[in-house]
Amino acid sequence: MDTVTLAFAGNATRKIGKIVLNPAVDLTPERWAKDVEVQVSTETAEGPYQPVAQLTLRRSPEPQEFAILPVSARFVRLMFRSNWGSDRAVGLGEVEIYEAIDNTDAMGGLISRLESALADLKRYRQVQSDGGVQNTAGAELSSATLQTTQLGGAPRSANINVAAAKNGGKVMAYSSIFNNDPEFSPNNLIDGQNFRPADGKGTSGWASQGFEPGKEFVTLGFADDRTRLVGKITINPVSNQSDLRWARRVEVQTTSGSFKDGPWKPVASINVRNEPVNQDFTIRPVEAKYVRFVFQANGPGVVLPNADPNVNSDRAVSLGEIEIYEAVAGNDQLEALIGRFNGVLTDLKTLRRRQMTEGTPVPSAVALTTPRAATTKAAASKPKTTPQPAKNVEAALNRKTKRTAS
Ligand SMILES: [Ca+2]
Repeated sequence: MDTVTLAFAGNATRKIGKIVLNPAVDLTPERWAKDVEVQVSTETAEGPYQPVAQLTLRRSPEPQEFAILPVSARFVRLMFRSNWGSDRAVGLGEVEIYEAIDNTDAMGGLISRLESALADLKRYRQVQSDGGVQNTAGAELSSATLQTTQLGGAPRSANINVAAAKNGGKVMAYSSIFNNDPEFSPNNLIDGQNFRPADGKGTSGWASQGFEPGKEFVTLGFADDRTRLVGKITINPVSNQSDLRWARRVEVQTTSGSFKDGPWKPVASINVRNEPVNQDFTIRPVEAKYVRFVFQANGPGVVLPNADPNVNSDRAVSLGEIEIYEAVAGNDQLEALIGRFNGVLTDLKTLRRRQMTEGTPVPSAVALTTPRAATTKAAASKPKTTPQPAKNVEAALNRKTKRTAS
């Protein structure tokens, strides 16, 4: 496995807290480093080494920042575990290593907590902009998925039913209506009511005129024809029709184009139980301007000789309600981040109060950014008049490259 070993000026031991890697190198991106293990040794360049972080780089030509738990290091060895698919080489553009901010003083501790919370917020934003992740166990983890996992949650859905008529949802198109009877209008699919067989109350649901798999459909849209990130669909098959006609298998398709012509992209095939209850289906989050439901089977799945097993009734396919929810990253993740920022804020106020009573200067909000500036190369090279909380110890000196057999 390929490695690179770095050391600092005078072979000094430093407490390191942040590593910035830029994978961009003048090779095809397949050769750019992806998974990198960071190891440290406080003894010799030959080790012994102790792994301190496993970093996964994005395939993106920019500096990528990784806060690590502060650790003492005389030598830092990067072990390149994978690239983006080439067996020819692994490449890396730039390495920066920064000292850990001294956590022993109160302000330094707060700064490091803020930095860590901000790093999580950035990962959160990355997950959002990557367009969501799959909730399937055993699926290969993309780096975005990994980041979500690290933030402690699977994809969630928002709690507003964006298909509901009361929220601006609308029926854009449908294949047919049973006997052309308004009692079975597709608008009943988004009216927030279901037929109650016990007392005959509630609306009757939608029913088609005849049923042949793949022919009957309903297309829904959202308020102002907005595009939504669909993450969950809820279906209740109950209707004022024989349960032989209730929808059993539904293909969900989406488009960002036209509700008439698509193009349609299949996103899920949903199997609905023949029970008059709401049934939730979490899907891989997908952008959709319109969602088309194409009905592929009805009834409870009665198998009749010489009959299409998907068709328990050829008179109609029917159902009571369709709900659509947007995917969002877990609210608890946001809550946790808000909690951390609140914690830092409380401590900042305490610190300020204490400093006011002690008569020392009150740090302004701007002061928080000063140590950050000090982490730039320019600041680090200035003569030190005051102790610098952090400085670049990028291995400009004593850089050593080493290749070991893989
Ligand atoms: Ca309904």
